[in-house]
Amino acid sequence: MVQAVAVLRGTTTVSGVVKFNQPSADGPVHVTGELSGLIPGKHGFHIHQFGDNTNGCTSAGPHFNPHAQTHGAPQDTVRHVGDLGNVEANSNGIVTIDIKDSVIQLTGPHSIIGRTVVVHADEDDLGKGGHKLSLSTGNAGDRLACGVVGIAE
Ligand SMILES: [Cu+2]
Ligand SMILES: [Zn+2]
Repeated sequence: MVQAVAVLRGTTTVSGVVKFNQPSADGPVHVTGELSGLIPGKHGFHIHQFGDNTNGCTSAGPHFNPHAQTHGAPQDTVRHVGDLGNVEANSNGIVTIDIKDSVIQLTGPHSIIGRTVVVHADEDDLGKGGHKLSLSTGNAGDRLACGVVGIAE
């Protein structure tokens, strides 16, 4: 069992904690946690390539994409490894995260340890919006908060 955690912060009021645990090697990773300070509605939620916060969330680079695929939905075969889709904030701006994903891993070549979780200002169109950014970022807009994924106790 590997467990990891990311503490998200940004330049706005958005913050939160995201936890990852993978009960069995090669099995799905369970992503849980809570974010606050968001505008109600859907927000893109991804693992970005770098664990670098030198220049805020920008330094995290593009979506974690070791297979040079195009952007997609979590359930798509063609997706970035880091594509976790959207999270949805309630009327109080709170997101409760409960995602199971079989593509991200906590060990091996798909490991997200040392990379960055980002929550965006806008909805991720899951590659289907027809915007010039749809196939790279889902046109999810600004990076509101981010945090590096580290090994947890
Ligand atoms: Cu992102
Ligand atoms: Zn992506």
